[in-house]
Amino acid sequence: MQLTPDAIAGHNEKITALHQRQYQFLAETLHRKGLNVENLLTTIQAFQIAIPSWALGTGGTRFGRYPGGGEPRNLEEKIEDVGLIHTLNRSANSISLHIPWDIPKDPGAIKGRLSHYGLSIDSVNSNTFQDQKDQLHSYKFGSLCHTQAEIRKQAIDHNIACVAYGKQLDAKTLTVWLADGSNFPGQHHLRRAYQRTADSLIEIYEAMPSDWTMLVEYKPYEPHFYSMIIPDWGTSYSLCQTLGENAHVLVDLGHHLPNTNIEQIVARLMHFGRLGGFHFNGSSYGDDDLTTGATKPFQLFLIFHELVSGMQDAQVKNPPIAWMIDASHNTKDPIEDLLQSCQNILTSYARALIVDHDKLAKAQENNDVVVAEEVLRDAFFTDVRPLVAEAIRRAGGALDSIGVYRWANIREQLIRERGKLALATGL
Ligand SMILES: [Mn+2]
Repeated sequence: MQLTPDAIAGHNEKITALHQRQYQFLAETLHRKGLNVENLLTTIQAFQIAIPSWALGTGGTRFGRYPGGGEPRNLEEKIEDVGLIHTLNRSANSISLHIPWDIPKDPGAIKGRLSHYGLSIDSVNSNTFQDQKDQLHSYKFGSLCHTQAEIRKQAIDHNIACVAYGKQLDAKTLTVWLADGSNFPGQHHLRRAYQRTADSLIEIYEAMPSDWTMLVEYKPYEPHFYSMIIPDWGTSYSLCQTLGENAHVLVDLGHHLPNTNIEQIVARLMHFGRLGGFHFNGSSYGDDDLTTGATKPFQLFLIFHELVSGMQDAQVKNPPIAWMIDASHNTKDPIEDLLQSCQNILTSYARALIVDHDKLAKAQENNDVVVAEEVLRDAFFTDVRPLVAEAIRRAGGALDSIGVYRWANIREQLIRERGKLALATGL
């Protein structure tokens, strides 16, 4: 399934007149505020979000799953779907793999397909949160933290194998999220379980090539509800400090307790130069739940404000951040949902780019609470969607990506090609 540039240009044509009026008005407004609109467009175009292979099918919940039809049945078709998203919005130029769900059978052919769509592999994600059919030891009581050395070894070897698969596809990042934890008081010796985890991670880190990065993700609860081995950014940070300069913390929006001040975590980690990865999702109830920005757009903006402020500050020595959507959908068409998420991410980013930093800094120094807050609100309430649309249009993408997707009947075509009951692998 491919969408031609002509089809996109044809659809853009239908709505260009209205778009141009809205864009001109916004561009003038921003120019009057002293912003360089051409620079803003280029900065927005450079922002690229990785799509994880597991977000292309309906994920479902523990109660059931309602496949929408035409889901990608293998890695090749997952690449095709990400290629389609990138063709539409020019903002999703990479894909994250999950091992063992996405083991490349023919790396050469996979690389050919990736380059056909202008994509690359962003990271490989290890999986010790479920037992595989051919696996010798169970992870029921943990993987890298397990009390038994042979089980820890199996999990360490799996992570090292993930790096080997990634190398075949020119990836340079291993993402580790651990489902290890305990469900009852007394089950874990909390200090020793942490130390075993740190020792296991050291073995994996030492086995990685020197130009690879390890991202260490945290999560306060689920699948365990008494303790998680890496429940918070502080634990991730301490592990990264132990591992070395190529280990960085990964913030997943959904991995926080209600009312956590995520923007402050972002600021803290950037201040320490340790924010390496970012997973976007709705963060309403826990993991992977809603479309990014669906319910709390102001929070997403505040997070982006800290990200942009850190990225633009020459004094902040933080590595480039790997951006990824980490979501799993039950009710929406996964491709439409991903297009919406990308749209909301770019819109929040663009709002953060137009914050008047000088005025904000002055208000902060003078303890002028009201003006400081108003500077942020002014950026947040500016409708920057025409700016994002113009950036995408100039990069060859669609002014209205979901509109084109529906107009071209893409889901129907995918169902015809792959079948109504096609299921994305691994879910
Ligand atoms: Mn995640």
